[in-house]
Amino acid sequence: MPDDLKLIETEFHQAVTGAADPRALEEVRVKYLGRKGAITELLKQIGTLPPEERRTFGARVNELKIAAAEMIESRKAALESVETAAKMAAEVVDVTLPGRRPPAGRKHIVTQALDEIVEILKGMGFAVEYGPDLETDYYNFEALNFPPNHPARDMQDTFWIDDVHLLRTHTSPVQIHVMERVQPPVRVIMPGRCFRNESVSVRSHVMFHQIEGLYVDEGVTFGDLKATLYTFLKMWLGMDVDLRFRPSFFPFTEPSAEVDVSCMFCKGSGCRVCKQSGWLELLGAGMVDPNVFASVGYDAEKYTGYAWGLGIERLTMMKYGIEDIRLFWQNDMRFLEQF
Ligand code: FA5
Repeated sequence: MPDDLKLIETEFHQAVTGAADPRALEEVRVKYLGRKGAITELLKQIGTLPPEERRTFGARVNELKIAAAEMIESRKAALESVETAAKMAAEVVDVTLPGRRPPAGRKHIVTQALDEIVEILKGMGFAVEYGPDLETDYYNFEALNFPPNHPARDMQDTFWIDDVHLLRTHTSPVQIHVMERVQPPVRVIMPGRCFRNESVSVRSHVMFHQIEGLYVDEGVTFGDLKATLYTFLKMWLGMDVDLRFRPSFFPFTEPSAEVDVSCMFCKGSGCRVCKQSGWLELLGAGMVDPNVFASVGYDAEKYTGYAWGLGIERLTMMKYGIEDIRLFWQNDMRFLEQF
């Protein structure tokens, strides 16, 4: 029995000094001092020994038990202080490090483009007006000289809310809101969102932005329209940009034109963005139709006016060489962070 005791004592010492962390130490404690631990078993044997051995053996086992418990406690304290020191070392604050800048939001590229274009046009004497995204048939179509059931309504596939309300397909209805309120001369731009129920492609989306322009006064000509468009597009896109006016049709302008910009992406040689044509359709424009003046009570004998509606995404694609309009609304940070 004393040999057992010696052996257990030696093993216990090795186990305690070998325990590398508080968990391993706890395992050692259970192994020797737990309910079925080796030292506990020795204690249980005391009662089974003959009386002459019981006293000395009992005393030695008790000493071992007390010493073992003390050893465990002091080893535990040592291990914990090492752990705390390691934790503290890991948590050291280096006050000389530069501060970490929290990620800052920024304006979406379309908002940036709109802001810049609005600033240029304001500098050219235009005031800014806004209209609602949710429109009525009257403002989006009828007052703009689209007669009911006229095939021209099919030019713009519409998201109808009910028989009367719709998501505006263009910013032209804001022209009507403004002209109902203000007498000529009127020189306004009207930026905003537009919605069309058409298939999404490289160049077209169901939601996009336009900036509408309207200038009504005595003696306004198509030449004024051209000069204004050339001036502001060259200011925003760069001097080497070329514009192409093609005769077109809009119910609310006569004559009407569609205006293309030379493709800055392929320099006119043809690519995916410009459908291999070297040109990208940017805007519709024309001289305000007398029927529109009639619907807002302007004197068509006295006043003439021009109007345009320009696609902001298309214009931005040209400026930055963005190949696909869908990129604007996919919320991919790798794209958005470039601007
Ligand atoms: C119109 O929306 C007319 N309201 C423009 C206008 C205003 C004409 C004033 C005369 C006087 P259009 O449907 O062509 O016209 O659209 C004008 C521009 O909006 C297009 O040239 C294009 O740049 C942009 N656009 C039109 N549809 C989409 C679309 N689905 N996705 C992206 N851009 C579009």
